Amino acid sequence: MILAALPEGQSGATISVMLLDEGDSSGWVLKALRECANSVVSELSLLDDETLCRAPADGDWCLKEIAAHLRDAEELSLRQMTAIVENTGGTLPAWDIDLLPAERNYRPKDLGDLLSQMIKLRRETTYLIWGLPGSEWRSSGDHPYRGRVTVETIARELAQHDLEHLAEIRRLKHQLTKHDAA
Ligand code: NI
Repeated sequence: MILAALPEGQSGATISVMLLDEGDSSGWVLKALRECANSVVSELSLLDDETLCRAPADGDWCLKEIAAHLRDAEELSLRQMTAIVENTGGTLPAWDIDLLPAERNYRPKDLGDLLSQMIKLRRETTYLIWGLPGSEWRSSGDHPYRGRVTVETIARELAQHDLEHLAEIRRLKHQLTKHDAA
């Protein structure tokens, strides 16, 4: 998960990371997916429910909604990757996960349940990717809005999505803690 945050080029270490990335694409994604999920759990697990449910402004997601969103993203990506690998035909499953926090009431949910569902799905995702031969890693399916997408693209975007929300979680935690101290 740190790798994607490294600045481009410059140091020898970064260059070897880039080469590793080229040669072992699914290995890099697997490592990122495992590390991000663990980081999300450790960032959130010690917070009280009041902090978890406090949104910075009306219409913003609170930390618990972000956790639920990561679970929702995992579910969708896993379904899409499974559909490609199992070659079920037709278009890939797709729905707008960004609408779900407003449609479903996530705030009364138990954070532990949300995180354990996310981790269980993430484990399924990593097993799926880990067992794939290189040819299937690059196999593709028909996304209803985006056209052909590969397992690799979906998995990379999932890791990137994790990183973005992990940064958001850290920002929001910092903001809420400052608020407490004031
Ligand atoms: Ni998102």
